[in-house]
Amino acid sequence: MRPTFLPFLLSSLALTPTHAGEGPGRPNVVLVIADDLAWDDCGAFGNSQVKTPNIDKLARGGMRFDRAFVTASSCSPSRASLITGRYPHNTDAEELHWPLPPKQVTFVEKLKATGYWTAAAGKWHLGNAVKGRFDLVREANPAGFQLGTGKDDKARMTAQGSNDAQSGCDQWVPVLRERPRGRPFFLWLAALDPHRDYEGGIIARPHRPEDVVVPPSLPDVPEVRKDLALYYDEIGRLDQHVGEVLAELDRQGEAGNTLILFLSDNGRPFPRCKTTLYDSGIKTPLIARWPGRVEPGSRSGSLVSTIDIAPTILKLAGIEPSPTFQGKDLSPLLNDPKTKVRDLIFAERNWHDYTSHGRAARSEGYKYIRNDDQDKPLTPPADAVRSPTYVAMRRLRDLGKLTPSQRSCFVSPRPAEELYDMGADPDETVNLAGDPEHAKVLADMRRAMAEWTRETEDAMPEKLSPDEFDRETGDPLPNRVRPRPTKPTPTSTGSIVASRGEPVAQQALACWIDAAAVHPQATCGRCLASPGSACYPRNYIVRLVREDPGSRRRCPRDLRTSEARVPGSEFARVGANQRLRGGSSIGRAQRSQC
Ligand SMILES: [Ca+2]
Repeated sequence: MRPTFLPFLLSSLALTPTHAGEGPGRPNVVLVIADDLAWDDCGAFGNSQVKTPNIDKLARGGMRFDRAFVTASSCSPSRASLITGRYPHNTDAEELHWPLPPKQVTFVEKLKATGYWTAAAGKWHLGNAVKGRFDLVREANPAGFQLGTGKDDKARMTAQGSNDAQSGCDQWVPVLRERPRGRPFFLWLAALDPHRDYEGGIIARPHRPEDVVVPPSLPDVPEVRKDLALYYDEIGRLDQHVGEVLAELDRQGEAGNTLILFLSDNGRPFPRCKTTLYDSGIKTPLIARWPGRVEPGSRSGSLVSTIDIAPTILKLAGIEPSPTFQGKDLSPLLNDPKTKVRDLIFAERNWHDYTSHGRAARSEGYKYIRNDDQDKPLTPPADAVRSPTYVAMRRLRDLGKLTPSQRSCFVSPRPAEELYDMGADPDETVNLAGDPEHAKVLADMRRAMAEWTRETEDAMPEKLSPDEFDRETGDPLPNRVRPRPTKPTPTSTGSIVASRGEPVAQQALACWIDAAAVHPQATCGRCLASPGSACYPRNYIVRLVREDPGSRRRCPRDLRTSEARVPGSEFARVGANQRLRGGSSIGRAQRSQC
């Protein structure tokens, strides 16, 4: 076994001594968040064509994580999850632009309460309710990522101001210089790069279209190459600002006592990447540098999630994690990159410009995806729909010149389930969900997904949020209003999901019932069909919608038991070994008073 670096680390990660005069002996933490940077579009992660000397230097000086994942390939939901240490659907900000509600606990206020100076600079995108958790928030102009509402809103897509201001990074170093001395600090440095829109001439030595690496999910045509080259240029601009932060930490003599974490909020803003549950959407280029604490040039293949960042930072700062956190402490990994902290990561796909709902579980070897919106194509974000790449792909689609992977953003219906062998098929092109040889893997993943669904009380929304843009042109639809309202208050008190063929008790799920008998408004969780329709109850996910809007409270009973309340003060119970069977009655429900 490879010797670990600095064996004393584990016992000394928290409350380590630091140089004199700089606070109570806790590390500074600088979290750098790229916007829409694919995990493999920087030199440190294998793309030698993108000029990222500073990100590469950061990786050489620390640990590179080869299996790090965001919880949603979508800007604000990913950030809301990161700052709360919770899965998107547990933040009440799981859809794009839904602001983070004030009830949510963030790791930042925990740092602040114990003496850290905390500041955010650049892209914010979390709403107003949690800004006060930082001592200082210096927000970049959001015009660069908020599409307007009118049909002629394209001009508003590009951030205003100088080249540096358009990067979202121009206040990073000024904020670092303004920090009060003598206190540990935490900085949330969020770029607008390399988010769309793109324009030429933003860096001194632009990338050439002939040099870019075209992912297999995109056609190798001049329009796509030019689009990718401009995306690379924004990565290059981001890299320059990362270099300036590294230099400023050196100038201030703080580099040695500062943990720098670098990551992206989601994948590249191209079809079959951002907003998808493929690795091209959810994998992130996580780097951790902490001189003297993390072995330079080390690599970890352990699965990690960005919801693990919150508990990890607090652990390193000697602070008890919040009970609201759902992630795991990664600090042992910083000592030994082979440490295994989790068997699976989970990710979500919720509304992002278009109707969307899906979930994924990924082990080291396999990816399982459940699609709840099969009737919709996997349309990329609206700004990507407007891109030269998508326009070229529409043309090639009409000519029949796209590969199946490239066509996937146009095709519906899509499969209910997907399963990929990530070792043999890292681009996720061969769906093994129907392959008998992988039946056990599929069953294991379904079971893990059901368990996670139960533990995190995940459920289908009563109604999926509608498209706000045309799927062909990216033009706004009349129902689009800004600012986006907060998450609507549910008119029911919850919902219940169960998987076909699984013993209810084994899943420890709430009851399932003869829904048609007990509650005529029960709907299928996949297609929202009503009982008696062609769909019901053959689908493997079924949802019980409660319809007591006057009583927006939870049933006092634990939903994890075999009981759940339904309208009319009734609840139903299912026997421990009853199974949900396709095409038949769900089971005999016993009615009682709740
Ligand atoms: Ca983003």
